[in-house]
Amino acid sequence: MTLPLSISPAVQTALDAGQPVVALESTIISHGLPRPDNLEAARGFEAILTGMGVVPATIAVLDGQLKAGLTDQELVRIASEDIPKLSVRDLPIALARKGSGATTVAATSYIANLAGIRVFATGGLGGVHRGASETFDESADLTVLSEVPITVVSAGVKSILDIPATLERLESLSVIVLGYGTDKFPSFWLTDSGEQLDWSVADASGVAEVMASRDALSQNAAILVANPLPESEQLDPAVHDKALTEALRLADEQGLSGKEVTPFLLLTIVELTGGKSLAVNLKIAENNIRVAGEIALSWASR
Ligand code: PSU
Ligand code: MN
Repeated sequence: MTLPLSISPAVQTALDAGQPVVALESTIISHGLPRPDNLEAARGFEAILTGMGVVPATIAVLDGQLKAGLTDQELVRIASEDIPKLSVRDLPIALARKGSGATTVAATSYIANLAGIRVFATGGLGGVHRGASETFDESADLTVLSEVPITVVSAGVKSILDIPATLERLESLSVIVLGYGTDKFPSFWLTDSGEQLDWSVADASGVAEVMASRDALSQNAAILVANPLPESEQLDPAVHDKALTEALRLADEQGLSGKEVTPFLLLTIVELTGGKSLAVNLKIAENNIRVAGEIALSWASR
């Protein structure tokens, strides 16, 4: 079987010419944001990149094809069809069944790398869940990033996770973590998780330099660029703490496990904050996309 990788003409042309391309994930659209805001968001994410002169490559699986770069009609499908959430281990099954699905950070990174895309923007990475020492719930995002040489821009990881444990695992897995203009790891809705980072870079060219030296060393692990929202735009910490406690309690009460946990917590927190977390969520994704765009521009100009 040949690999059913379908790269859109715009993305392929840019890659061939060494022009900047940024991959975007689809699980944030299908499972991470409520309808109908998700479609508007998906279009807005692409428009930010286009406005910067960067080609967006939203990634998904459609009818048995790995897609890098979607048409508007395909974005509509991701936003409105009830499709499964696909991590890397689900890809062979989706292809064998000629099925469709949205890709997590893990699966998006994997497909982007197959397509030759070097930079990827998401909202928040998956990680080690609270209570993981009992449940073993750790996102495959972490292990996959240890094997895929991509640069992913994320506002750290969400406070629904065990942040210190996630940072420990990133260290064990040799994933490079760079604070973007900060030496504090962000916790998605909040600017600062309180966790100290070893390394930071001031700007996009600082990231591109680390990408080049990582390549020269033939390392296979990803670079995680931790990009916080400015403090003036973060979610009110009191609102955040209250919603988080309640969402974790509800997930526990409902006995959720596996791939349902993350989407449940995200959507419950949107409800509990009366949509405040959603507005911040969108700002975070947009902020990460802009930084990824700058990194891709800097990389393409080397
Ligand atoms: N974090 C977010 N928004 C998301 C996700 C994570 O802030 O939508 C999604 C991403 O697609 C991520 C996935 O890869 O959840 C992780 O899921 P799990 O914890 O089941 O591995
Ligand atoms: Mn999980």
